[in-house]
Amino acid sequence: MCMLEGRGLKIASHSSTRSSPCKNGGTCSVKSDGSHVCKCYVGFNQSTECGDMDECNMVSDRSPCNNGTCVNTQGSFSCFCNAGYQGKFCRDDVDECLDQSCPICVNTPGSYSCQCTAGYTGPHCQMDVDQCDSSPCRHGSCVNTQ
Ligand SMILES: [Ca+2]
Ligand SMILES: [Ca+2]
Repeated sequence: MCMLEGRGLKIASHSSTRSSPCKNGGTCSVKSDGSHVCKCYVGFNQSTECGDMDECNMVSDRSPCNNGTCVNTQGSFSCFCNAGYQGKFCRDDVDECLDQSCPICVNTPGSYSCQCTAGYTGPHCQMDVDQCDSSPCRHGSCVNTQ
């Protein structure tokens, strides 16, 4: 509760609903010069008397969600990570090789790549290469094998 007098601002001293100028549960205290200051909970902004802080736009060219989309909420914010990233701030690479059935898996930042052994192809090397496609048997019939 903040009791302010002078400067044309008299808060709630004779009102039935005594209210603080500080929003969202912030506490108000009067400074020696008669002005007041709000002490806010984390996520709220002192300069707007404890209004919500827009964490997504605090630094214009850099989102707090490094590889994701930032959504501002009252008193906080949420990160929705792009595919391949995880963590509260979408900073951590997902190691896709931990659960890929791929012969030679190479984890990369935000992705991974699968390197196939000879004779196999496809995103997870599950497809047999048809060696007969190039007609290698000039005077005979070609039979593709696994
Ligand atoms: Ca916020
Ligand atoms: Ca990765």
